[in-house]
Amino acid sequence: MRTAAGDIEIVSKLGPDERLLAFDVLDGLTRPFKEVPPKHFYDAEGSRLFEQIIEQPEYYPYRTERVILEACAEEIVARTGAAELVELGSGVPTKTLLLLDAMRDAGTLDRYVPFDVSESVLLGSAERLVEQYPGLRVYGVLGDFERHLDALPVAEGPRIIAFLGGTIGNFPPGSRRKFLRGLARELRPQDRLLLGTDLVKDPALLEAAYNDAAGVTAAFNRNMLAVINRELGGDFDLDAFEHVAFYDREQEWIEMRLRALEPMVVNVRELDLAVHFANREEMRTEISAKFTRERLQADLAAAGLRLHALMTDDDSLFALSLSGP
Ligand code: AVJ
Repeated sequence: MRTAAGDIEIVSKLGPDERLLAFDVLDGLTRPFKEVPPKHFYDAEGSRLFEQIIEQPEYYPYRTERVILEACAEEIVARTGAAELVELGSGVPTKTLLLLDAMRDAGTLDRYVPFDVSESVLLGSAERLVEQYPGLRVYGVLGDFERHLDALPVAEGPRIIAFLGGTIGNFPPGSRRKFLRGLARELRPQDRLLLGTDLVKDPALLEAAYNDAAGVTAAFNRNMLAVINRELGGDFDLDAFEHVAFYDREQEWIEMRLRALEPMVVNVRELDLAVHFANREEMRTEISAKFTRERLQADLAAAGLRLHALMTDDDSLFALSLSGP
């Protein structure tokens, strides 16, 4: 698909019926340890709940990354001379504006390339941004950045590929390196990867961030079951599962699970599947890896990337890194 309105172009890599959720649910719920990947959290309700998570006092990553960007956007743009900003999992542009402002002020801003699975999010932000930044061209890619990096347009000026929020932490270590290698292939010598990573810290702070007192993260977690019910004809009882989030000190990641409160059989009509849960059986819904400088550098190096700058907040809660080939 291609739409053109002013300086907006959207290309789609998503087929009319991707069946990705169906595959992931069938595969994940028939494993010896049940698991559904975190990308399926984000339907309209899940995205709304995530917007609420980032406002919880315990959830420090989002606002901390913002503080770092506020302090460093100008330097990032000065170091790169970036004319293009590619943003993976762009969502509703908020932090993006800090980078676009700095590019405009430096006189280099030319093109914004948001990459997202939601067409309405892409169109909405494109329309808003071409108005807010006169002369800006927007080239949106509707797709899954794990599979569709080949849809990125050919770079024209120096480019920043931004992957913010710490979402890289959702990949297990092997897939993470594979994904970074794929990103590295998209970078020419003058291009840079701007990567947000949450840092290893006091486990109590980490666990609080994923167990907010208001219960928003718990609702976000359970919403995965509502997605399966709606999209695949499942009959999950959301109240029969409790939210579990803990820090795995060995792996240095947060793990989120849903725990069955009683033995039960759940049917998923469209998959012709009956799933048995034992009492207190858990199903994994997310890992969110936390980084040390050493781990970050090793992962980047394994992808052929060199760390150029590491920017953190005063309490070293979160890091933004700039790296290149
Ligand atoms: C959007 C993947 C960065 O891992 O902290 C927030 C998602 N999950 N609370 C994270 C999330 C539970 C978030 N990321």
